[in-house]
Amino acid sequence: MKKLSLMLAFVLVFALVLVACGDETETSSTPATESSVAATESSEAATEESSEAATEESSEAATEESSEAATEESSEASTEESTEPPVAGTDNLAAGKSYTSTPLFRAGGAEVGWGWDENAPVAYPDEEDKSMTDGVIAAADTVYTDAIWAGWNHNTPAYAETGYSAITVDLGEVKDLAKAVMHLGSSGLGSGIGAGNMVVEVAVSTDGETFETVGAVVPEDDAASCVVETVIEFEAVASAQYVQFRMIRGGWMFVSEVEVYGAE
Ligand SMILES: [Ca+2]
Repeated sequence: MKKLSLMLAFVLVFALVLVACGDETETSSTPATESSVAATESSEAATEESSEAATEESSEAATEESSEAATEESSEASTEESTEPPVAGTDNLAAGKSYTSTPLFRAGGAEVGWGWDENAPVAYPDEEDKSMTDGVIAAADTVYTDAIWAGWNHNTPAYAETGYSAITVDLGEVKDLAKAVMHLGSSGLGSGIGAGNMVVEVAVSTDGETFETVGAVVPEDDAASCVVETVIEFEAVASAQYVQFRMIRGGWMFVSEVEVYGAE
């Protein structure tokens, strides 16, 4: 009996030890898992942090780069702004070149009030459609009925559509350009002709379709003369094949020649 009691006691103690060991395993395994999760979390956090830091750094770097680029650009822009207009050569690149223009004024004549009439003859025609680049320039004592002039007027459907009359010269190939010149009739011609209240704009194009304005001037009309030479210096060298002279004025605009000069 005493032996049995001892055996039972031994079995009980052994069972208690087993339970205790099981608890210990559980309790020791839980923190290990937790610490593993924590380690994973801290690893994730570290990754996130370093990723954020990297993003911030790269973002800062990008900001710095774009800031530097912007500074360079504005520096270049201010350099350009302070630069004098490009120096023009002396050869007239438009000489003898072909050109197109918006319609010359067609008027019904005095009997119908000189209003636009698309079926009427051209009032002041462009002889053979080549007098704008033939090298013949009107003199100061010319008269408006001289064939040397071609006459445009704002009172046409084309002008109403675009806000200007235009002569577009085709130079035949793309060239670096610096300056354009327009020989206009001034108010000395009489009959409302002149360069007063006028703006001449020059736009250029490489394809004849898309034009960019490169210069504009207000001509100095001279009532004591019949002509005014209007020089349009480009703000920067313009690479183009087509040069368009836009005439903006309410009334008659007489022209005897247009010229284009390359950049030296
Ligand atoms: Ca001419």
